[in-house]
Amino acid sequence: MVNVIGLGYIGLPTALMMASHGVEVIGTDYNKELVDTLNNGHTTFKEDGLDELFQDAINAGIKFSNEYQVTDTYIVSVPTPYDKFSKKVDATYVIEAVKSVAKVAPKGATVVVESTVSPGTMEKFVKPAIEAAGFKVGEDINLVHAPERIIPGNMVYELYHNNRTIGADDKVIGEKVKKLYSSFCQGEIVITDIKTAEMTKVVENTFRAVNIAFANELAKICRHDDMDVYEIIKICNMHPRVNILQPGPGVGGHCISVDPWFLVGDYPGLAKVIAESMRINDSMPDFVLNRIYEIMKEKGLKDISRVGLYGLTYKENVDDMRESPTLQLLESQERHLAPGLKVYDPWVTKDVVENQYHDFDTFLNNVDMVVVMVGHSEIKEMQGKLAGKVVLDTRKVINLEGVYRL
Ligand code: SAJ
Repeated sequence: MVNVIGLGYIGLPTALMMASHGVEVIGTDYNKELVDTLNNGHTTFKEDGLDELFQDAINAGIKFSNEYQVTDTYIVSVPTPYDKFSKKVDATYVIEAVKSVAKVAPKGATVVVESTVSPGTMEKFVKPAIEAAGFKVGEDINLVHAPERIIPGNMVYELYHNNRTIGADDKVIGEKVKKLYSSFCQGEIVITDIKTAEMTKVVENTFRAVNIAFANELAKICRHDDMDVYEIIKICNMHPRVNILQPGPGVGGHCISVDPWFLVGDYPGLAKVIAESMRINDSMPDFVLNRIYEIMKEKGLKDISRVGLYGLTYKENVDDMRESPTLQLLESQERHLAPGLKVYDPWVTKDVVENQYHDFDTFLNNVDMVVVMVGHSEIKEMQGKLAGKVVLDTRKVINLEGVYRL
């Protein structure tokens, strides 16, 4: 039986996937409300195909509990928050979860950590947490790091199809865990050592962060000299060996905007391109705010409270707001002592910020200028409604005459 610890964005779909493919699974989370919601037959976030997967897993007998189970395999997928100021990852949840596992785990058990951790965390923190419980790692308890790679918005598909990495210092254990993931994963599963697995995960997200930063820097250069960055990127990408990403209002999510800082924190004298890339991405919400003021001036608009931000999530068609550029922009706007921007997001039903609307038409009636921060399908389909408004489109999803861009 597999005990999945942490039933969030990664743990829940992974537990459901294994359960619906014949693995006996119990999901554990210390959040009572979350476990109750699951036990009452509801999922806890929106994601394509998740509800169907949930039903399959329930039919296959998955169970949810607040208790850690006595079993031979644990998968730890708890969050690894990071400190905004020190830029260091906080592995406390992982370590606490592992300590709780060590209290109940029998000798011979395997503990798989899926949570993203900064390279070296398994050796420096996870291993000692298990050894403090009297076990010898590699003899009594086996440690594995199997970082996930799925993308919010397409999680279920990617769980099936992505290649995976299993980091195990013992090849036999690596093969055993590979077999477990093969129950559902159709991609290639590579076995390597723990430290390499930790590093690959962070490097993958850093690759993307640096490449997004390049696109963002191009957007700034092109704005400075009135060139069309999108046209330039489109033409450059016709070169067989060039593939530039898209500029945007900033980088959010829990991965690309976070993981590269692990490398900067650990190798401050070496990770120079990475550090500068992160600063460029972090500067984009302010760049958008400046664009708003520029365009208001050009159009003779005086009242910032008649400007509306469309989109609160960190990217299109998800309900996840972690590190979202819109939230960063709102924070920055408060620092400039110019509050009042209106906000609307069809994917966010709860009240999370001031001046937030829950109805698109009411939102539109209260603004003269709309800033498209997220390219949800809704705005692509309903862009006709923006006619007559001043529009700043930071995602290049609006095709109306006179639209402003980054
Ligand atoms: N973005 C741009 N321009 C682009 C692409 C993205 O501005 O051309 C922005 C997005 O709007 C968003 C942010 O970057 O704010 C990140 O979005 P994303 O869709 O690129 O990635 P995430 O954070 O949702 O998921 C990433 C994925 N990693 C890579 O593609 C290398 C995913 O595979 C990982 O599983 C995930 O991080 C993770 O958990 O590490």
